Amino acid sequence: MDNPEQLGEAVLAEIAAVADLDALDRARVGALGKKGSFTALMKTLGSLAPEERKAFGARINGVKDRLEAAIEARKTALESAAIDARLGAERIDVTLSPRPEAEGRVHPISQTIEEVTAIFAEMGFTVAEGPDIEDDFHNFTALNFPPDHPARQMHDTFFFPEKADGSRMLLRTHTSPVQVRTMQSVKPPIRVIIPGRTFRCDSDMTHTPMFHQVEGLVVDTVTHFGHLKGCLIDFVRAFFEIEDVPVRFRPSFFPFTEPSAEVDIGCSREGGELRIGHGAGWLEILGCGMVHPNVLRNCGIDPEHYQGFAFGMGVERLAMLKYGIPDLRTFFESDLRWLRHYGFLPLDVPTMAGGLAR
Ligand code: 2NL
Repeated sequence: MDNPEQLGEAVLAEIAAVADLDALDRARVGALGKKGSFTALMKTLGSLAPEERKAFGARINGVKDRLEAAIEARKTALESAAIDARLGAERIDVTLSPRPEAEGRVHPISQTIEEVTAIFAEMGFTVAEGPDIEDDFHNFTALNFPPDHPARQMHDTFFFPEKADGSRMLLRTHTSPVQVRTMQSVKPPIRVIIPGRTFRCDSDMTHTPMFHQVEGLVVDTVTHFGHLKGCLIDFVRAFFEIEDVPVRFRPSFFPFTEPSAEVDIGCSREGGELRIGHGAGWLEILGCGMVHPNVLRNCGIDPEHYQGFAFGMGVERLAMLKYGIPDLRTFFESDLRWLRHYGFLPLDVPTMAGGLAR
């Protein structure tokens, strides 16, 4: 057949009739491919007289353009039909509950950190993180620890081997170096909390060499002890989910705060059982204070213009008290039966609106 229009009509009919993308591709190759009918027709041009060649070539190209457009249109139609068919066949019931056979559990440490974070996030705090391996300045010196402070000694802190210049890195003994780094890099107002791992050379019934802290820091021009009290009273009431739990601020000492305080909440100890929120007893929950002017100065913040408060709490202790976990060391044994008992379902994400933990 040497009539391009007639040949084109036949291919157009074939394109219209194909049932799927594979058949469409076969039709395309049959007409426009290396050994296709139109490619063969093009090859006949060489045998034509020059004046005929131009007109015939133009006719072939005109038909080819129509074929290419028809193939593209059919392809689009087939693809969207395929998507429609899939959408019709596949259904997901988004109202189904999570798969009951889900085995994983969220560790109580992670859960507790998420709860504490959710409460402070609601108050406008952001979360900061920093390295586990620190230098002496960020872990001790900036925080107003005197050179002879016992915490700086070998038997309290994990030190790395000495470097050529005589300095040695260490595993951070608290999360405070992250607050130091925040003050060095962010201009006040500052409102951050820092959850993370901390390390001390200590291992017995009530101490593990690795444990977790959440610390918080607020720095602004007028921040005062009243803000500290309001913030932390709101926090302990939200965390323990007891609206009227008694809270007491007891004077204390830390090198990095002045004045310093420890926060106790009311509890009872009847028949050896601890109950939070009612009774004559007190239970220590966290430490806090106004950031020492030396600390602000060491971090590049002018204590004549700015002041702030900070606090720190032990995550294991909070988790043990809230969830009645009796033995600290079980936290790090990776015992699956323990985790099944004390762990949390992965989809129970703590939020203030949802009731932190159910
Ligand atoms: C506790 C007590 C505390 C801080 C941590 C802090 C950090 C900077 C400046 C001032 Cl950078 N203070 N942190 C302050 C008071 C208490 O922790 O009992 N932690 C478990």
